[in-house]
Formats: sequence, structure tokens, C-alpha cells
Amino acid sequence: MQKLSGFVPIIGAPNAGKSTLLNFILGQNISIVTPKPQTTRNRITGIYTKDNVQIVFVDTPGILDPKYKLQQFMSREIESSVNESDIILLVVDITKYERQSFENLYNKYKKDFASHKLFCVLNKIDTIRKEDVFLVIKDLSENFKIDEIIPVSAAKGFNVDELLRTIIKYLPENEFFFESDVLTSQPEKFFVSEIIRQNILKQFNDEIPFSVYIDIEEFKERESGKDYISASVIVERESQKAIIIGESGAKIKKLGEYSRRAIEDFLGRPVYLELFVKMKKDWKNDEDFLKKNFNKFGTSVT
Ligand SMILES: Nc1nc2c(ncn2[C@@H]2O[C@H](COP(=O)(O)OP(=O)(O)OP(=O)(O)O)[C@@H](O)[C@H]2O)c(=O)[nH]1
Ligand SMILES: [Mg+2]
Repeated sequence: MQKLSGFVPIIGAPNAGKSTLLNFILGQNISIVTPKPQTTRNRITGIYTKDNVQIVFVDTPGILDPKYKLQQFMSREIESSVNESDIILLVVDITKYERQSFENLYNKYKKDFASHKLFCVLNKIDTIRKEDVFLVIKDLSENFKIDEIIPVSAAKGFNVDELLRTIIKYLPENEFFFESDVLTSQPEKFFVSEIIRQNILKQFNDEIPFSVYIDIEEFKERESGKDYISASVIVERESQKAIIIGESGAKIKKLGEYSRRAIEDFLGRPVYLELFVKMKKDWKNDEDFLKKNFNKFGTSVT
């Protein structure tokens, strides 16, 4: 049978449910999800292979107007993913749909949308009435050039099979880009750093999760005994160090325990995790730091 395959970036506003959708399609939590916007920072490849079909999904950070350098780097992840795509999935949180904000977002990528197939995925339909879903579909189809509009619930998995069937209809004939059993092109190190960041997003509030960069300094697989992982939690101000550490080290201890358990679940083997807290002043605006570190663990698409 002729093989069909293509690149399908998943883009949309922060918190729309892009990573949830990718995880549901793959049946594995490869992209971290939290209730906080700006959870995803890098593009993350998730490869769906079935029979003669391979869809290379690329989860991306939420679309925003960059206010600091880290956000510029995050925005470039979206641009490069969109450039290399066959079909673009624009995910919209239907509960927040509003014509004007959709139009602003649409205009930002208008050129890319005009030169690619565009699907609008209306997510979170589990939380609103059917009549309201139809109203949004009507508004979008009357006012924007969109190839397909597909309502889903990524969290519950409603209608995701229909989304997959429709993507497959549009896929070009192509050889596969990856071996059939490969799920992602990011290395284990990247996922380890993301799991620690996810636990920081869960345990800390305000600016802390957004001020943190996780560096995996050592990752040693050991034939006998547990793997050894040492990671630095890099903050941007001295005062944030004490917050991460907590009274008598209580906070960092909890962070270490929760992260270790989640890393062990992900890797399927026991690990020894050591965490250090370091400060790199204002790293979010430090071009050199970001150039060196932002894509350190290899998040390029191929
Ligand atoms: N009710 C409901 N909640 C959802 C659905 N999909 C995602 N969510 C929730 O929405 C929140 C954000 O989900 P994410 O998948 O992290 O969203 P994202 O678009 O990847 O966000 P960023 O990475 O920050 O851009 C989480 O709390 C999810 O559980 C859905 O279909 N229904
Ligand atoms: Mg995300």
C-alpha cells in the first residue's frame, strides 16, 4: 500500500489544550500539561504511526506577543514548525472563543495559513452546550478561510478519531520520516528536564515556574544500581533560590521526590535524582544563555 505521511504542527493560544491533544493521540504523556498558560516552551515531536500512515505532530508553545527574549525563542519554535508543515492544526479553546481575538491570532499567521492546509480544532467541547459549538462553527466558517473545522475534547478524547481520519485524507504520499516504532525524536534528557519543570509548575505559583530553567548536568546509566541524574534548577534572582529550597529544604525535597517518581514512571526504571538550585541573573533575557541552552537537548523536528 502507498505510504502517507506528513508534518502536522499543533499551534494555538496558551492553555488551548495543544499538549493534551498530542498526548491523547499518542496514548502517552510526552508533552507536559498543567492548568497554567505557557507550559510548553519547546516544540515537541510526537509521531503517530499506524498501518501505511505516519503523522509527525509537532506540539508548540502558545502563541503570544513576546515580552522577553525567552518568549521570542518560544515564538520561533512555532514559526519554524509551521514552515515545515503539511497541515496546520490551530487549536482553539471553544469556551474562550471570541471573533476579535481569533482574528488577531489568525492574522498573525495569515501568510502561513494561506499557503498550507488549515484545520481549526475546537477544543474543550465537553464543557459547553452543543448549540454553542454550532454557533462558533458557523461564525468561523462564514468569516475565515479554514479547510476543516473539527470540534473535539482532547481531555475526554471525544471526536479525536474523526480528527485523525480527516488529517489522513489530506496527507501526501510520502515515505515515513521515522521508524514505525519511534514515538518522539527528543532524547530522554529532555523529558527528564520537562518532568522536573512540570513539578515546579504544579508546586510553585506566581512568577516562579516561569523563572526557572532546568539543566540536566549528568545522566549516567549504570549497569548495576540506579541511573544517576543530577539537575540544576536555575532561577533568575537570588531571592527565588530560597523559595525553591523552602524552610529547612522542605520544598526542594518534595520537588525531588515527586520528580523522581514521575521520572521513574516515564523511564520505567529506578533513578537516583539529585537537585541543585543555581542563579543565572535574568537568564530569560540573556541572548547568550538562551542560544546555548534553549535547544540544548535537541528539540529540532527531524
Ligand atoms: N475541560 C477540558 N479541559 C481541557 C481539555 N483539553 C485540555 N484541557 C485542560 O486545559 C489546560 C491546558 O492544557 P494544555 O494541554 O497544557 O494546553 P496547551 O495548549 O498545551 O498550553 P501551553 O503549553 O501553555 O500553550 C489543562 O488544565 C488541561 O487539563 C478538554 O478537552 N476539556
Ligand atoms: Mg502545551
